[in-house]
Amino acid sequence: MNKPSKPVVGGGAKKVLYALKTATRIGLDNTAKALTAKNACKACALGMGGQKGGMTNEAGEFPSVCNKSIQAQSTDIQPGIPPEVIDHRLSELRELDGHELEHLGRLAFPIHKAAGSDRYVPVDWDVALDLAAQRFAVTKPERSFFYSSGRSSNEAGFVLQLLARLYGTNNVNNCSYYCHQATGVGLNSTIGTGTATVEMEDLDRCDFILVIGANPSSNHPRFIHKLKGVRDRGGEVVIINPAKEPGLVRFALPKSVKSMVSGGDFIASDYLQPRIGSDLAVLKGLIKAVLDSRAEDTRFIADHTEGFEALRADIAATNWAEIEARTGLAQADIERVAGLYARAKSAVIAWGMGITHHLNGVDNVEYIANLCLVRGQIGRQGAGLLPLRGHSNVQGIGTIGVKPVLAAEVMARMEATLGVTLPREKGLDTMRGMEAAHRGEIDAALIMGGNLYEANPNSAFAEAAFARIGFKLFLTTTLNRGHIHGHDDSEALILPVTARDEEWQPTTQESMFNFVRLSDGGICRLKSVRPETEILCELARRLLPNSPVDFEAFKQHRTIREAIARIVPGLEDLADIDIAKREFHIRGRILHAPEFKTASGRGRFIVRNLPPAKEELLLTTVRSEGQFNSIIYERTDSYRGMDRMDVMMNAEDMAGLGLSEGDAVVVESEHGAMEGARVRVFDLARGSVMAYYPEANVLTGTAVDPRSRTPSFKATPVQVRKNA
Ligand SMILES: Nc1nc2c(c(=O)[nH]1)N[C@H]1C(S)=C(S)[C@@H](COP(=O)(O)OP(=O)(O)OC[C@H]3O[C@@H](n4cnc5c(=O)[nH]c(N)nc54)[C@H](O)[C@@H]3O)O[C@H]1N2
Ligand SMILES: Nc1nc2c(c(=O)[nH]1)N[C@H]1C(S)=C(S)[C@@H](COP(=O)(O)OP(=O)(O)OC[C@H]3O[C@@H](n4cnc5c(=O)[nH]c(N)nc54)[C@H](O)[C@@H]3O)O[C@H]1N2
Ligand code: SF4
Ligand SMILES: [Mo]
Repeated sequence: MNKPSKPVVGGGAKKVLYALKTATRIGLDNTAKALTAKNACKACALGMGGQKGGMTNEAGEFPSVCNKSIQAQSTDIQPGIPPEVIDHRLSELRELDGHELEHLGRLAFPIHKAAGSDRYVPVDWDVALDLAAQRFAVTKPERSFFYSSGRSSNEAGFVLQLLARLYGTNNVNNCSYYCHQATGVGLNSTIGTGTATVEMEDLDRCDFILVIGANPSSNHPRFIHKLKGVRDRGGEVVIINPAKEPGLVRFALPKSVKSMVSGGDFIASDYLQPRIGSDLAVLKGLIKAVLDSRAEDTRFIADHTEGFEALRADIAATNWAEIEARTGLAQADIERVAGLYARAKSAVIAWGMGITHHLNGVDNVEYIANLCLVRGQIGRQGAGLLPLRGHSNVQGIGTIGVKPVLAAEVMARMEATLGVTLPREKGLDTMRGMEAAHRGEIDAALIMGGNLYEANPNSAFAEAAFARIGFKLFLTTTLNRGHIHGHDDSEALILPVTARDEEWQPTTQESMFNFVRLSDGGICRLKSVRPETEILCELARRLLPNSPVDFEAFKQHRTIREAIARIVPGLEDLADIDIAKREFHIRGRILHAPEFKTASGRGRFIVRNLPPAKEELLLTTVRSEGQFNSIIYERTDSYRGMDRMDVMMNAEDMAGLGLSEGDAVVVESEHGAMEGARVRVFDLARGSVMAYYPEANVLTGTAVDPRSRTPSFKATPVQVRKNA
C-alpha cells in the first residue's frame, strides 16, 4: 500500500482536499467570456488584448492568444473558497502544496489571523480596513515595507507608491528586483533608456533574432510565432542557452494533435549551449569574432557611439583559450554564430532571466548592448534590443513609480502636481527589505499581489524574515504559500481583490514593447471582492486623514490617470485613454533613429571583467509551461517531459557521479537541501544542473548583483548525491 508522503494531521488536509474537488468546477461559458472581453492578457508582458479585443495584438493580428492566457484566467474564474476550508489550522493548510492552494478557489472575503492564533477567520471589510490603518499608524514608516507584483494596474501601483510616500517611506518595491532590474541598469548605462528599443512590428522587419537566456516557447509563447516568421522569411534565429529547450528547437503546440503529428516547426537555425553563468565570456567571444573578421560597423561606431577603443582593448586582452574554457564552447562555433549575426541586415537581440539572474547580470546586459552597438544594430526599424519582460504589467508598475528611487524629475513633478512633500531618504530594495525583516526591523508590510515568500531565494531565510514582520497586509485573488508560511507568531490580514477583467472601472497596463493598453474590466464573479485602488484609497483615507491628496477622488481611475499623465514623462496620452480608447506607445522609448538618451547622445561601450571562474556543478532554476511563477497549474512539464521534482543533468556528469536515470537524489547547497527529487538526463551543458522554481528555492542564496540587487537564481553551486 502507498503511504502518504506527508503526515495527515487530524484529517484536516483531507477535508480541505475534499472541498477542493468541489471547488474547481469551471464553466466553459465563463472561459469564453473571459477571453473575448477587452482586457489585456494577464499572463506575460508580450502583451495581447486590450481594446483590440481579447485575442488581438497591437499589430491587429488575430487570433493572438496562447495557452498561458487561458491558464491565467482558469484560476480567476473559480468559485469562492468555502468558509469551512479557511477554518483550518495553518499547520493543516501547510499540508497543501502551491497547486492545491491555488485550486482551492478564489478568496471571496477578508480574513484575519491574530498574532497568537493558529488560524484565519473571516472579518468584515470595515473592521479589516480600520485594523490595517491602525497597525500602520503605530508603525514608524521607516520600519514598514510596500511590495507590488507586476499584475496590478498602473492605477493601483500609482496609489500604492503615493500612499507609502505620503505615509513617510520610500521602501516601495516591485518584483523586478528579482527579475529584469539588471536590464534597466545595464541599458541605462549603455543606451540611456531602460526598456525595449523595438516595437512588435520590428519583429516582422528583421532577418535575425538572437534569443539568449530565455525560453519563450513556454514563457512568451506568441514570441515563437515571430521567430518562426523570421525563419519563413529566410532569416536566422540563434539560441544561446545551456539547455537544449525542445520548444526552441522545434515548436509544436503540445495540446494540438495536428501540430504534434507534423512534429512542429523548426525555430532555431543555430543553437549554442554554454555553461551556466558564462554569458559574459560568450558575448566577449561573439564580439571578438566580429572584430577579428573586421565586421564592425565603423561608420556607426564613429558617428553614434563612444568608448569603442576601450572595448577593443578589452576584447583583444580576452583570449580564445579563456573563452573556450569558461563557456565550454569551441571557438569555431562562436565564430559561426558571429558570422550569422554579422551578415544580418536587421538584427534583434532578446533576452530573459538566464542573463539577469546572476551576480554579474548588469555586466551581461551591458555586453548585449556592446554586441548590438558594434554592428550598429539599433536605432532603425527592424533592429534593436528586446528584454523579454515577465508579468503583464511589470513594466508599467515601474514606469509609474513603484520603486524605491524615483527619477528627480518625476519626484519634483509629483510634489508640484499634488501639492505634497515626499521623503528623500533612499528606500530599501526588495532584498534589503527582506534582510531588514530578517533582522526584526520591519513591523508592517503591505504586499499587493505576488508571492514574495516563494519568489525569494533561500526559503528558510524567507520564512524567518516573514515571521518577524509583526503585521502583514496582503491583497490577493487566491491563496498561496506565502499566506500560510511565516506567520505563526505574527499577525496577517488578507484582502480579496478583483482580477483585471473584474475591475469596477477600466485600468491600464504597459507591455514589454512600451505599449499601453486599456482593459475594460466590468465582469462580476464574486460579490465581496474589491478593486485594489478602492482598498488602497480607503486605507489612505484612514491612515492619512489630513493628507492634501483627496483619496476619495482617487477612487476614480480617471483622476489617477490624469495625475500620472501630468507627472510621468511620455504618459501624457493616458489622461483621456478611457474616452479616446486610443492605446499608445510611450513616447521617446522606441528607437528608430540612433539618438540615444545618454548625456552625449551617443551609445556607450562599457567594459567589464569576467567574474571569478567557478568549477563546481552550478544549479539553474527555471519555469515550466504549466506554471506562472509560483502558481502551479500542472505538475508535469509537457515541453521538457519532466515532473516538477525532477532535477536535470548532463548524462556524462551523471555517469561521473554514479547516477542513473530516475535515481532518487538529494541536491544540496550551502543554503539547504532539496529532498524528494529524481535525477533525469537532459541535453544540458557539462557542469549544469537544472531544477524548477519555486521548489528549488530551498537551495538558492540571498547574495545579489551589487548593481541590480538581483539574486543569482541561476548559478548556485550544488552537490547531487544518491538518496541512500
Ligand atoms: N509559462 C510561464 N510564462 C511566464 C512565467 C512563468 O512562470 N510561466 N513567468 C513570467 C516571468 S515573471 C518572467 S520574468 C518570464 C521569464 O522568462 P524566461 O527568462 O524565459 O524564464 P526562465 O524559465 O527563468 O529561464 C529561461 C531560460 O534561461 C536558461 N538559462 C538558465 N541559466 C542560464 C544561463 O546561465 N545563461 C543562459 N544564457 N541561459 C540560462 C534556461 O535554460 C531557460 O531556458 O516569463 C514570464 N512568463
Ligand atoms: N529560484 C527562482 N526564484 C525566482 C525566479 C526564478 O527564476 N528562480 N524568478 C523570479 C521572478 S522573474 C519573479 S517576477 C518573481 C515572481 O514573484 P511574484 O510576482 O511576487 O510572484 P508570483 O508567483 O507571480 O505571484 C503569484 C501570486 O500572485 C497573486 N495574484 C495572482 N493574480 C493576481 C491579481 O490579479 N491581483 C492580485 N492582487 N494578486 C494576484 C496570487 O496570490 C498568486 O499566488 O519570482 C522570482 N523568484
Ligand atoms: S504570449 Fe503572453 S501576452 Fe500573448 S497571449 Fe500568451 S501569455 Fe498572453
Ligand atoms: Mo519575472
